Amino acid sequence: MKRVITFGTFDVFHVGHVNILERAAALGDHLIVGISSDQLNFSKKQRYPIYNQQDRTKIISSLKYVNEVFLEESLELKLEYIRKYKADILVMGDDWEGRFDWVKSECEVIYLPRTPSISTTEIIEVVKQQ
Ligand code: C2G
Repeated sequence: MKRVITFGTFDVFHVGHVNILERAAALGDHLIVGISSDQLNFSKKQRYPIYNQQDRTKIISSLKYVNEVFLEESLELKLEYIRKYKADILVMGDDWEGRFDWVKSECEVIYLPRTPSISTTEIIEVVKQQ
């Protein structure tokens, strides 16, 4: 029984998000998703997500690949979350390549290729230009 954990904001949910969750789920038997809080996003990107954390949590919880969700309050708490949720594998998109190698003492770390040509930022830009 392998437990997989992944993290993300998943704002303006799109197929790139589905693809990474589908592939993360396929690496184990139980997928846990840490959803970046609104406050964490503000501190990283100086803006709040379009969808608030309650709505993002509801969307991710409803997916068939996802078994468990929680709010990620800080990037530095990765190790604590991995321990708390007893994760065997951490999965992240390769935009985070190398960034979480420091948890390798606790679990396996796998970076998966991002889905090309789609991102929340691009969607926001396209909508703005309409
Ligand atoms: N993703 C992807 N392909 C895309 C867009 C996103 O595979 N075209 C992946 C990202 O690599 C990430 C996940 O989807 O693994 C969620 O992406 P974001 O919502 O952009 O997450 P981010 O704001 O980077 O938060 O602790 C880490 C952070 O919480 C990650």
